[in-house]
Amino acid sequence: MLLDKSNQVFSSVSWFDEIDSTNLELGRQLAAGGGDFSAVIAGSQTRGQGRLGREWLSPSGASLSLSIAIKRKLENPGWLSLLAALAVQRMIKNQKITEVGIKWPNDVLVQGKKISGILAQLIDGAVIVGIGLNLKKQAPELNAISMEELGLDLDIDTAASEIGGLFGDLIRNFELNPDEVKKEFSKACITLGQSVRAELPSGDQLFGIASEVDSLGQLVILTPEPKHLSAGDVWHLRS
Ligand code: BT5
Repeated sequence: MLLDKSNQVFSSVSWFDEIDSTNLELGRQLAAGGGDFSAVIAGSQTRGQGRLGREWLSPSGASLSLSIAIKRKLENPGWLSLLAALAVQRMIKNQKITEVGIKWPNDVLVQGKKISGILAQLIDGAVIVGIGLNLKKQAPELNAISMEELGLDLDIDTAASEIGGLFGDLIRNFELNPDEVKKEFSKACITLGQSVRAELPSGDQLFGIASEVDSLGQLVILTPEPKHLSAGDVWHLRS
């Protein structure tokens, strides 16, 4: 595997054919002194992590698993996972796939199926942003789609460097002009304007209209009074 492209985007890159989880590995590297915008890339994971203790499947040869360390201090770190989702959405849109949107907070969907998921974790003051992207067809029981099924043949290094480059640009733009980036996110976020059911990590439920994403990256749900949701799962309801 040549890592020419990734090496130009990240401050350092560690590549593994197989690892437990790129987020876990980057956490270990940060504990040993890893730098800002360092990355771990893997061809497969044996313990790929989703949110809330769920599993992310990343079988060999079928997906990109990429984790990026953000050590610089940001005003609104809660936006990082949204910016990562936006980077993936932009990358896919650049390939002339139009029907690609973000389901708050972390799913990138094409034709209503999940092509990418993001897991951001705060570890020792750094944020580890983990990005999984399906390159090839996944297990049929998942509501998943892949780049290959969209007619796009993308190798792991190209996908990692494109997403990393766009993510870095978005972080810089967000610091300079957050309103512009929020506007782009709002356009890409298919949750906004929808009638939703939200399930909080506590198990409580909320019903209402998803109206906006606030400055902390939280989803505002009008129930009808505004409730700000920082974590949880959202289902779009159709009337
Ligand atoms: C996520 O969680 O979508 C976050 C996924 C983050 C994965 C990356 S890979 C690099 C880094 N290292 C890690 O260990 N993790 C990160 P969540 O929203 O909880 O969604 C998990 C759910 O998505 C599962 O319960 C399945 O239903 C579904 N799922 C699992 N694997 C999938 C896949 N490959 N494609 C589509 N859906 C999948």
